[in-house]
Amino acid sequence: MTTTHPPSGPLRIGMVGYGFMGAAHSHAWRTAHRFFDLPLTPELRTIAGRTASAVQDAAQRYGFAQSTTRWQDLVEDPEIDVVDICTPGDTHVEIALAALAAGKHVLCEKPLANSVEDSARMTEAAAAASARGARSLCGFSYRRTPALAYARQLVAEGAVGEIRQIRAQYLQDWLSDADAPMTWRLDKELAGSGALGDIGAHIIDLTQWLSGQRIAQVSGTLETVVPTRPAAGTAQGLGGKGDASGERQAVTVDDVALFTARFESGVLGSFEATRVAQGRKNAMRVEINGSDGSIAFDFERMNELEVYDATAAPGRQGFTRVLTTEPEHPYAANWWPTGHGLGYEHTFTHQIADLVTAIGEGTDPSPSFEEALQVQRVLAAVESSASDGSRWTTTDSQEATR
Ligand code: SOE
Repeated sequence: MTTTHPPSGPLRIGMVGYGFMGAAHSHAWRTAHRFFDLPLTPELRTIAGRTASAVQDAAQRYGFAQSTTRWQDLVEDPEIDVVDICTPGDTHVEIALAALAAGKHVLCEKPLANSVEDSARMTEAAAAASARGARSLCGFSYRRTPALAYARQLVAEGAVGEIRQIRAQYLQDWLSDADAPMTWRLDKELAGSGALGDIGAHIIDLTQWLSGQRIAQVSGTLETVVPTRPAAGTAQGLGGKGDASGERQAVTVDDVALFTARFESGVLGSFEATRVAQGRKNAMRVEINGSDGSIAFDFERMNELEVYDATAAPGRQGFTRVLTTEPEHPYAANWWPTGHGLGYEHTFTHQIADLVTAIGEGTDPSPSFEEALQVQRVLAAVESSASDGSRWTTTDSQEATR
């Protein structure tokens, strides 16, 4: 099926899922064309979810014209142009394959799927669909933070010189409380992995994108710090409340992922992803050290990029705090006067603006499913490495106790 659009016509959106990502994506679909000149105007048509009353509420709250309990309705509806997948990772492959085969454009949340095999199937289908005019994008939204998009420009133009070392952390603490209840993010069958895939995927994608280099080798450790949690209550998602039964269920994913990586150039990277870093709310940090300087970023200060220029005059060297709200910084000119700052939700609006522009221009947006497949390969390699306990060397003659 060939996918075409009348110029400047509507782009009719179908969404599957209505949780945190459904809310963030819906906000972006509603706002992108009001702040960016886009070739097509998104229209929120149908949202799909398993629970009729909940998805009807979501349709009203997010601004969709109608709701359904069958995601297949979006695929079968000729009045839907885009299928936006905002569900847990175990459902991505089935929905994406069906939508691509039906000629829909597909935006799929990260990680792309729960396995390399499923990600590869999605990538193959996306390539075939592209030849028929259907575009696909994986939702690594942090790339569209102005400070990080600017950091990539700096690295690409040689501002840090030859890259010597890369380090990245993604620190959250919403699971620090041992009685925080079960949620789909803690179930391997649904989420694929824990901190590793949920937030580690972001820093894997970002460091490869910023450096222009793929990760070739890893050595990692995964740890489930809190092995059981109260059964989920009514409020699912981040920080919901447990039910009154007192029953505890097994957590089947990691709370902490630590790994070292060797990029294809041989550069070493160190990575940490955790959801029990008490006090760290959404501290997604990346630092790149080069022969001529460094860049450093922390999402908890998302409008700032720290830049160190080792070529500056001796005595004048030091990290400079660049406030990335100037018109010269990516996306910033479309918003507020300098210094007024942007938020987490703006990265999703930028993502939608770039996707709609690509659809209108007939080009393939990035990150592609193939780029997301590479992230999946790194996730799988870390899991494989962590499953081999032989890496640990004891510091004395005693056998390791864990
Ligand atoms: C939870 O850890 C989460 O919602 C991730 O799933 C998102 O990808 C990230 O943007 C914010 O934190």
